[in-house]
Amino acid sequence: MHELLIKINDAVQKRQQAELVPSIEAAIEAGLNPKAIIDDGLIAAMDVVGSEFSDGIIFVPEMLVSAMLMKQGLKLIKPLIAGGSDEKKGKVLIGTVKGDLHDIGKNIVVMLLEGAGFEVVDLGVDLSVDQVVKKVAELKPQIVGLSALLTTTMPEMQKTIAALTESGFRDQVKVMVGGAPLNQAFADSIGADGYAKDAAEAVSLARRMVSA
Ligand code: B1M
Repeated sequence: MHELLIKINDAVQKRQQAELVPSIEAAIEAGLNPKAIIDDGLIAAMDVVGSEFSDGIIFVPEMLVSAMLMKQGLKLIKPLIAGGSDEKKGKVLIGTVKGDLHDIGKNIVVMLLEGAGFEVVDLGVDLSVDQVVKKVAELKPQIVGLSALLTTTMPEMQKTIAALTESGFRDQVKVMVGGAPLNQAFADSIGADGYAKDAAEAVSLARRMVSA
């Protein structure tokens, strides 16, 4: 792996803000692929942070600092990805489900979708079923994207799909789900239209959904 990616990864893992920003700036300056900076630098570091949390080596405050650094890093990379074409490919309503505050992965999905030319309305985190239905009625998106990082909040996705059905909107939108604890079988079992394992797959899936 490129030396700068190792530095970025280390800075997130070890929570060294003073190292992170210059390393990302240097990586951008050196022309490294933004996707590699995100995947190998930032996301890979968060995986280690997650394992250290599971193993009781670090606790929530440390996890939070790493997350804040990751967000800071993503802000620097965003201008390289965002933009997209003037002609919008479709409207995506996206958010993290009720009870869940994890938004880093969802934010990366937003960044790549916008970069691919989708109009994205980000409803944030801790999103209630009623909020989703209200916003679908108001904004008429082609796609509703739901993210969950906790096994305990995954059932909210099924509740949201049920609410869309009850309110009569289900056949007007495609529902895309994602997040680390999910898989295709879960998505199928709750009646979602698609599952994406990462942000790049979310873009391909969204393209297929609007052209279907
Ligand atoms: Co939390 N947390 N956390 N956490 N956290 C996990 C998820 C956990 C696996 C850690 C662990 O135990 N190893 C664990 C969940 C266990 C479980 O459910 N079985 C956990 C826990 C337990 C908790 C708390 C309960 C801890 C506590 O308070 N005791 C608490 C819950 C708070 C709440 O939500 N109500 C909590 C809190 C936090 C922080 C606030 C400290 C922070 C979040 C900060 C933030 O997001 N603003 C945090 C973090 C950072 C993590 C880990 C370390 C990293 C998550 C992350 O950002 N990954 C995480 C461990 C891990 O995942 N390795 C962990 C990087 C991100 C880019 O990946 O989100 O998977 P990910 O997104 C990917 C794909 O999944 C996909 O694309 C993304 C980009 O490729 N994707 C989609 C995501 N959403 C998508 C939507 C799509 C399509 C694709 O379509 C719509």
